[in-house]
Amino acid sequence: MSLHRIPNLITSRGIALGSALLLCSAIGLARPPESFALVFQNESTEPTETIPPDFPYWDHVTQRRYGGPTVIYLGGGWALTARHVGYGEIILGGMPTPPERGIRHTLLNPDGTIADAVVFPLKQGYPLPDLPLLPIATRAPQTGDEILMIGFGRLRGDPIEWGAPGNRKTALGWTENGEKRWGTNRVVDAEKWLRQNNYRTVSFTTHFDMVGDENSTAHEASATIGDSGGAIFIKQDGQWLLVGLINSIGTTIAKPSQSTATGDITYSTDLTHYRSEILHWTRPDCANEVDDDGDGLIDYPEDPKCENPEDPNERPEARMSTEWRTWGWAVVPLIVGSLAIAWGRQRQRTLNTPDSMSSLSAR
Ligand SMILES: [Ca+2]
Ligand SMILES: [Ca+2]
Ligand SMILES: [Ca+2]
Repeated sequence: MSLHRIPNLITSRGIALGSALLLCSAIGLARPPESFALVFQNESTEPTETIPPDFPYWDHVTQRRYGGPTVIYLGGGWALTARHVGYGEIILGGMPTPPERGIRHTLLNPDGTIADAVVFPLKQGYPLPDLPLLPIATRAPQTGDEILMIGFGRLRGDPIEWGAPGNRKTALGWTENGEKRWGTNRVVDAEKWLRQNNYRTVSFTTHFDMVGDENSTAHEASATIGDSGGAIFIKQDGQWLLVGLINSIGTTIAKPSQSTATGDITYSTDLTHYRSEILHWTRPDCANEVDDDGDGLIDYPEDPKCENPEDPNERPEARMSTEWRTWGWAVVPLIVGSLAIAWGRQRQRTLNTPDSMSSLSAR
């Protein structure tokens, strides 16, 4: 797995985070992880359930093939991950599934700059899991909101100690390999710009707080290598919704590379800002939240021309067009075949007639 360059972060806390980044660079994190499972403070804060209770979208979170970083399956044959993770084969329903060659859409900001997020379709003809379209939040996460994180990154390894006697510091090392895990945290900064290389991404942050801290959550977690592209879910009005995409990590102290310390920051794309573009690329007409045929009725089930949410056409003429494309190829050979048979029979009769006539004449 290649490594990702240090993120150059600009947020409303620019000075504080800028300092954090300088520290990263100064301590040998000049090539921080391209992709970051989750680290927990200790065993007591690790969730005991494999799947979060009352959570319906666990199987939507998957990973690139060969133990790669995290990818979110949006349903309908489309995947979402961080742009620096990139498109490629993913594991779906336990099977490697290739992308549709050459098709991917990096998400854009209103000024045309690119965000660290990409959607891509999976190759047609490969079996897709029977998973629903993943709902994406419309309300941006706010400071204090509790979120659910899911990723395939590395786990908490042995503690690392450093520093002079009397000034010893500790961090949590990482395991060699990643694993799919879930954890929790709370939003600190919302709707801030994250600048990494040539990416500019509307993001939110979470901090890795000590057990007992008022900002600590029940399963307080921080991202690591392999969590890039990971999913952040939020419960709004009783519904679980996809709200974020894990992009990067930062720290506020000088510490060994490949470790997590209290106060470390996880940066995630605020997907509410890219929602309409995601829907535009990845959703069928009958689930794209647009009135495609202008009749004032939007999508299934409001527009009766939609047969289900997966229906690709809200417009009847488009459906006819699609049906023609689908069935036309089957009908054309039938027509051509029938004409060929008719012509053949006619030709046979024409060839037979003189013999018959000559036969008759001979009598
Ligand atoms: Ca926290
Ligand atoms: Ca529509
Ligand atoms: Ca309509």
